[in-house]
Amino acid sequence: MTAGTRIRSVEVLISSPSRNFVTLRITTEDGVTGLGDATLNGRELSVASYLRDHVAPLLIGTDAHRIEDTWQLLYRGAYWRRGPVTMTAIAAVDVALWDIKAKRAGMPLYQLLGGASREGVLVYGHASGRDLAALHDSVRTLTSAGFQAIRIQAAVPGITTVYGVSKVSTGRSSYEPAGRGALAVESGWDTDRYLRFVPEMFASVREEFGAELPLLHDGHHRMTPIQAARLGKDLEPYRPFWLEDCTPAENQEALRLVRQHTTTPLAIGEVMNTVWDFQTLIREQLIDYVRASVAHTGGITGLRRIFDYAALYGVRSGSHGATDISPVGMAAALHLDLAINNFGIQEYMQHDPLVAEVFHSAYTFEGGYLHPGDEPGIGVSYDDDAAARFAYEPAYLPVARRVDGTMHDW
Ligand code: CS2
Ligand code: MG
Repeated sequence: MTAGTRIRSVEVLISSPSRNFVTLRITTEDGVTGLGDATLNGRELSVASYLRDHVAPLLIGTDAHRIEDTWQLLYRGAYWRRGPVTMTAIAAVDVALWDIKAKRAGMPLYQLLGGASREGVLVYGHASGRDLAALHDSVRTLTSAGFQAIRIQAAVPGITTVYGVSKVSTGRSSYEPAGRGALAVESGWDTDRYLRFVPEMFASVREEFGAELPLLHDGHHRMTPIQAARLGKDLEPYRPFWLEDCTPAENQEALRLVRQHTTTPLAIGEVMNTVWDFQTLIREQLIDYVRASVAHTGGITGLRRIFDYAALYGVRSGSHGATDISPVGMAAALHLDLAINNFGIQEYMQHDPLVAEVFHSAYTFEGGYLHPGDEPGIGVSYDDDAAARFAYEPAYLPVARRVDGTMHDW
């Protein structure tokens, strides 16, 4: 073992600058630190306990250089496999160890992953509006800020609260789905109204902004396969960049039906955790983009395995980058995005400015592209003093009920 690379401490840090984040900090005997994102929206404390109570004791004294072996120890060694809590905990350890390794090498992480395959990482921003005029304003704000690809979501007439729609349209993505409080907020849902409205929304944005602007849309797991097939077909004239999470995709075979009916590109995966969750989707080429995040799929090691498998089938990356991915998770994703060949696009939902008080990150945005920066490691540091000002508060994602009260997928 290289002198000084034994793990001396493993700390679980919880802070809530505008929203909750769980961060893992690993320090070696010679004082090199690495950070990993362990945030699982609405279930934060279960990952914190998993790490603190069950993982940290296993890591103390082991060699921080042995990333693959540590990953296998945590995956195989738990006996209980997969699932978001386990894979988020493994991700946090994995990213922290990659951060340490890259710092010791004196290189930004992407250099250790094979070096840059492109100059920057194309991102998409979030536009939304209470009505179509407000949506257009939101798109305009993002294009003037330099965004070159935009996700569009708007309130559906007749439904009170809709996924992805900010109460105010600010351009900076102010939509934060997790609501503080001990109880999840309930929202209403009506798929028929939604299916009628979304093509109108695309038509109006295409009419206003032309044919070229890449437009994305998130269905947030709310459709049945035949409904998703219908929507995919209806959107074809507007050439969406992708339709995201059209069905709850833990039933991977369901995507066969959607695929048979539409050429609208499909993106899936933010709630998935391992390559096994994508096996049928990728092997049968039922999707075009893998939407997983570094933070929920076992880190750089786990997500790279998924992306490499996807590359064999012409499926590209489209990493999740919502506000519940901390700057640590975001930075890790950017290093991977820059390095892999089958990169597609990266979500960039900008954090509240308070987040930058706790996480100091080296990544930069210019002309629609993010770059992870060239600091050794992943390029993020954690400010303990600032973090102490923002105590954890329980916060939950909303739940959705149909008009007759039936629980629906949110
Ligand atoms: C979303 C997220 O960004 C997205 O595509 O689907 O906003 C998602 O709802 C949250 O990350 C859940 O934690
Ligand atoms: Mg989504």
